[in-house]
Amino acid sequence: MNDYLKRVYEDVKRRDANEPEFLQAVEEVFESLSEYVDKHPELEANAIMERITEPERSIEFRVTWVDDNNITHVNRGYRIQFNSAIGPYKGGLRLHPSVNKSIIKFLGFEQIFKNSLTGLAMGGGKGGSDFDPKGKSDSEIMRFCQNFMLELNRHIGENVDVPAGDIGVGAREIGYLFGAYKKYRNSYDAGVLTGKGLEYGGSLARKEATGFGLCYFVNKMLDKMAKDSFKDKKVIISGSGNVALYACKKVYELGGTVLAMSDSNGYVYSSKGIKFDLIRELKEDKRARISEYAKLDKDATYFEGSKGIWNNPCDIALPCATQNEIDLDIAKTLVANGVKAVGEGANMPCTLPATNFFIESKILYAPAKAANAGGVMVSGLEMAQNASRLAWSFEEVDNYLHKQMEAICDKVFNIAKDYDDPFNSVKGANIAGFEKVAKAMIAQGII
Ligand code: NDP
Ligand code: 2IT
Repeated sequence: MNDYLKRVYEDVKRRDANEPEFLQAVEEVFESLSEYVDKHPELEANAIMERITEPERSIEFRVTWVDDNNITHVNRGYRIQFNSAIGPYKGGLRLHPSVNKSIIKFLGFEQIFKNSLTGLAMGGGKGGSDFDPKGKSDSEIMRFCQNFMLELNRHIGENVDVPAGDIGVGAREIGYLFGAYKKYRNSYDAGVLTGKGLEYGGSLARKEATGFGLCYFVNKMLDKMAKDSFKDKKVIISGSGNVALYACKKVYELGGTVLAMSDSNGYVYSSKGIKFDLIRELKEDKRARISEYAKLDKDATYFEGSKGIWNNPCDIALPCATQNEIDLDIAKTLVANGVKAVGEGANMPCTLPATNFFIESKILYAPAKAANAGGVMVSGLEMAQNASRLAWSFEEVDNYLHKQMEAICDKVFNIAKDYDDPFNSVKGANIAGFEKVAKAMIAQGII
């Protein structure tokens, strides 16, 4: 890090000392911007690094809801509106007991650069709550979402801030949130949320977009850097939620085999390959635990504990569950076992030492803010469809996604090459994402 970046980073560290995930995300971005910042003195003159690490607005609120037994519960809600230089705040909502301000801030910070990489006009934001959706009835989920939106509705809008899904938030939750927003505001603002159902303004291929986009990126990376592809590759995917499931589907379409998938309790392994239709039905329709899969597929075995999944050799690793699931030890195991490529479907699934180890080992590495940008990219297309009151076909959306994910991959690795660091996709992604936002901030003045 150069002196300016170091000074700002020390300041952020002092001010946000109790936000380890946020600091981790900032450190990664700052480390890769050093040479770029050296060449651009206007960044320091405009205090860009100081400004980009401080959210424009940070909202914390009480969410009160009543469970099916008439017991009242209190959760904490968040919406961090991080940066609006290139468009309205945009980013998902996460419902998970681990949610705190540090996690929402790291996600919001990453979202600034990811959204910039999509090429669409979206700023960065993120929100959520420490509410635990596991084991809750439909009506409990609905009442929570309504009470969450009771506060959130006054802070969002089609041209202000557009939330979507993330961990624990899928089409069901977006439906309840949209219904509540409409009621409170008495306005059908279709584009105020994305990931909606197809009957009321959702986009075809949004559900598939993050997982499909991840595979389009990784396939392009394999082709560009190693004249290779998913064909005949053994793939391991962590998680079995929205991102993991549709990554699994696309891996098969591209000729690979998915050997293992997980949830937070454990993982299933089958040398014949995890069956997509079976696992999709189990996880998406039945909301069952992954252990149930082994009861339905005689070739599969269930193992308790989710981290063990990475001890199994594979050609391609796609972490699609949560942050910091791959540490340096796991990274070393993966490399020792011959992994060729790592593609991040989850946000920040690798710790910084793990990331650096992959890059130093010349493993093809697809960093989250580029590789999982397909979800928010199609959210941007959903907003465009809502604004024009039109609905595009699955093929139109999927073709756009495919082409643009490949374009992002090209951009990221071309920049890495320009900086004489051809495997450093983290540098490529951070510089590419940052440049546009910084220029927009400078153009709009000190504000
Ligand atoms: P889902 O809620 O659909 O699925 C999450 C999956 O990850 C589940 O299998 C869950 O297991 C597992 N998981 C969650 N938290 C943990 C944890 N603390 N430890 C171990 N496993 C965990 O979420 P998504 O698929 O939407 O999101 C997955 C990742 O992808 C997240 O990092 C998210 O930020 C990122 N992402 C999502 C996008 C989207 O469009 N949805 C876009 C870009 C990134 P269990 O059921 O046991 O909790
Ligand atoms: O991390 C992410 O990019 C998401 N959860 C999707 C955000 C969005 O607005 O579609």
